[in-house]
Amino acid sequence: MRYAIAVDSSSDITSPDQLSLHGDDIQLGVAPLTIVAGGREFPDVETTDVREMVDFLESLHEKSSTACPSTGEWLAAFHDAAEVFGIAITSKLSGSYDAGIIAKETYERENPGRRVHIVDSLSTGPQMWLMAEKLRDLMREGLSFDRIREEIESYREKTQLIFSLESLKNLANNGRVNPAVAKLSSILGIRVVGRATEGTLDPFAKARGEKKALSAIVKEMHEKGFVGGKVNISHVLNEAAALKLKAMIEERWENAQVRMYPTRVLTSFYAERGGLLIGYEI
Ligand code: X90
Repeated sequence: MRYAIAVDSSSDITSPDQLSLHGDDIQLGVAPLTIVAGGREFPDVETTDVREMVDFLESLHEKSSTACPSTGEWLAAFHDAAEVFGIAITSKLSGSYDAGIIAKETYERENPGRRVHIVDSLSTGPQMWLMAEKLRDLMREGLSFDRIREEIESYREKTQLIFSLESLKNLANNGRVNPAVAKLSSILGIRVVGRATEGTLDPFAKARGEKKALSAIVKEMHEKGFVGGKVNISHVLNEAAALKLKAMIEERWENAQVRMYPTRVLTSFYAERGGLLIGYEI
């Protein structure tokens, strides 16, 4: 087989159906991250019940942590493809990218002639999903390895991520955000709205209530130059807010193509109940 798309599970991609990979000569591989909490492990795979996990996490009074995929898990995600493209969660917050790079070196050494490129998404969740779809489209065109590498690196610059979080507790407990920023979200009803900038969290608004948070998201999209195009909204058990946001975006930009879906394990852990992640094209 010629191509494989390998993603880590922070992309919320768990199955080839999500990328509509039917009858394509493209394999999908997912390298799972894992949550370790209260003596249990929650691997980020399709069979893990996210709602049960979120309930369990909220009942715990101790810190829980996460682990990135191993090099072996990345290698498994490459399948046996001649040309592999991987997308990893931002290397500023996780070891996933580094594990992917070691897997690339191993794979290329053990399989002379095969090539792997791992993209540091500098982001996560729905922005990674957009990038995976872009890879699919480039592969369907049958482009060369070098062309796809160039195109996907430039597409990363044309996509953005916004988050709206009701709690930053797990991010702060695991040292992924400045505790002062996490404190902003400790007041009930306050959402911290921000963007991914250079691979880290960049909060830009403290919104009181859902309506203000959704308005801040739409305003940010406009200011960043969104003029219509793809938007992916993922939500942590918060379909109602995702639906409202989808309607607001579709009302303002009639050529927006908005998709919404629930977050999986890793993003549910860090974005926490109520959280929204928005990936969009500019
Ligand atoms: O390696 C590991 O254990 C995983 C660590 C992941 C840490 C960050 C996850 C963030 C998930 C939260 C809001 C969006 C942040 C965007 C920053 C670039 C989602």
